[in-house]
Amino acid sequence: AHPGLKWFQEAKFGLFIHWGLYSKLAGRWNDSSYYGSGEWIMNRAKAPAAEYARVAQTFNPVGFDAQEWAKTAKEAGIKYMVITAKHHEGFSMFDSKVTDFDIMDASPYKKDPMKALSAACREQGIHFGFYYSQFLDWHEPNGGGNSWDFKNKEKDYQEYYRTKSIPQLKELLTNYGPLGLVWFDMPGGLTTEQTKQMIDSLRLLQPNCLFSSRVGHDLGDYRDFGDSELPPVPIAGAWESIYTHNDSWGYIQHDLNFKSPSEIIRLLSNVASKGGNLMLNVGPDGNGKWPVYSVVYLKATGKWLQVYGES
Ligand code: JFZ
Repeated sequence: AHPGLKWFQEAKFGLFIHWGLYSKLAGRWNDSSYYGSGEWIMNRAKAPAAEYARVAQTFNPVGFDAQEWAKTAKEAGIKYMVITAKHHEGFSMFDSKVTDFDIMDASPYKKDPMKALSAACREQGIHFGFYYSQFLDWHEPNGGGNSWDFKNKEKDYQEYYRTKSIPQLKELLTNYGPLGLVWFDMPGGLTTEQTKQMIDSLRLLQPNCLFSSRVGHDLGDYRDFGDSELPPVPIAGAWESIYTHNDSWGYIQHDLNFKSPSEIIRLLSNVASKGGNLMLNVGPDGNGKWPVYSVVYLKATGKWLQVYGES
């Protein structure tokens, strides 16, 4: 068995964080407003890549406090945290030498928030991991998904994996200490053999790091259920259900439909009773602050867990 599965199967409660340029857009592009999947706004608005990229110029999350995030998660009873290093929009929320479309080079922030967050989580005893969109990248001509700027039939997906995806995954597995897991998303553009090769080269860097099922071709280390999907009966083996706190993964200013502490606790108990982990998502805003409801409701969940939880 994979050495990482032990902590994972004991964890029960994880925190997913979607944070990127879309967090600053907050569900609005030009004169239109969107509800649900705020992190898909570039696609839904068919925003030209060059225009969308300019959002980075004013992305300056000075309210971000890694210690505060990790402490709030700890207080909530969270055992692992997974944050978007790069979502489909293509913007790297970490210091990457592979591209200039990253928080160090393209935004005024000039710091690597993932350095601080990985350290703060480790300090709190929280396993830390990265979400990484390995195929969809709407910023890159050869990345998957953007057909409104770049024609699909002219794309060289191999080139994209070779020059961005794989080198960035190597950066993430090299520069942030031991990772609990990498949460891949939406596979595409690779054969089984090519996926195996990619995984093998990444495993060499961190043999203890788990890879999620969406790496593709059934090569992941544990099973992920679809968004907001919960199995009706107990399931053997390592698995996770993912839910978001309101109705979107990425921050949307006009979405206040947050699950109450009792709803979160019921969900958590339901998933745990069937042998899985609940990974609940929070969407911080463009300033780096969590929605107040997320802070308050997660802390209340933690209070309940302290009294009625197992550990
Ligand atoms: C993906 C992303 O596109 C989305 O923005 C978010 O990050 C989410 C956590 O993951 O969306 C998916 C991917 C797979 C399924 C559903 C939504 N699925 O398998 O059911």
